Amino acid sequence: MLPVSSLCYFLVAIRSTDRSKYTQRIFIQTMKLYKTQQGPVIEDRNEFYLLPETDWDVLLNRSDLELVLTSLSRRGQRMTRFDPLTQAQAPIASQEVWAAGVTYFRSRTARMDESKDAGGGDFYDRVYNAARPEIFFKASPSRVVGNGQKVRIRRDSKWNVPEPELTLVLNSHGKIIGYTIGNDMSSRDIEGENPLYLPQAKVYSACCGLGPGILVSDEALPVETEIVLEISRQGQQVFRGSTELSSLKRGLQELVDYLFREDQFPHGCFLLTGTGIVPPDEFSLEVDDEIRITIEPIGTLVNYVTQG
Ligand code: DO4
Ligand code: MG
Repeated sequence: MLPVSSLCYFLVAIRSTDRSKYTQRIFIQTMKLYKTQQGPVIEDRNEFYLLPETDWDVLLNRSDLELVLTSLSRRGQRMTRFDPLTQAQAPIASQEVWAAGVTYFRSRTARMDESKDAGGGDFYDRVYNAARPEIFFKASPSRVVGNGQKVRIRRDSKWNVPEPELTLVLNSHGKIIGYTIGNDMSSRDIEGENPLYLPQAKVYSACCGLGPGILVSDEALPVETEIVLEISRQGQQVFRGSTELSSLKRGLQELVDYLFREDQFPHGCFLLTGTGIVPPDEFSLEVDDEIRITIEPIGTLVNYVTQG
């Protein structure tokens, strides 16, 4: 499969007739969408346009979003400068954020290790191999921070890590309309003490980073797509790890199908797809650490750590 990042245009229609066969090419550019204080901004061939459409919830749920954005960008106001680090907000309005867990072998093993004293390890192996995936509620919009903003570690936890996750952007029909980057902040000691503490280990103020924007595409990302996590402390890198989508055990559509099985999302929702990168057990985040998560076709999500 051709990598999304290297494609400027997609061939989306090939037509034929009885009498004469012909090929019609409609090229659609790979686009990124950012939420800003001024309104939605589209990145189109390295140019940025401020769109006339202002309601984020309505925009994400427009059918044929790619085509809608192409026509809107023609009417948009071209921006001379746009910096996703300082100008992009979290790409969320009324959407809920959900997350899948134990979708990579590395996560299964880390969870088993951290919960072995609590006798919970077996659950993680079972869910890794079960037909039904682990899916949990991660955040309401008010708990989400965007690019360049601060994620929190809990004051009642001593072992905290970021979880860098490919994140699906789903419209109200459960269609994948794009991709963003998610940071599923997690307290490993709280979850490890008892699996029933999962909501406290995962859901609290500023527990989730999303951004910088949305890569608008319903094309599958190549399995070679890399996810890279870098953590720096006082200017020095203290951790670097990477994984690729080929290590994700579940299909993306499989996760979406389970999420939408008996639930409705009138504004659409975000679905983090699990982590395949776990820092060594002796590592825990500290205040002011910088967390960088890069997924090449989407961009880099940067968050700083705070507490209290
Ligand atoms: O069961 C714990 C959640 C695991 C998780 O968040 C992940 O694997 O990404
Ligand atoms: Mg996770």
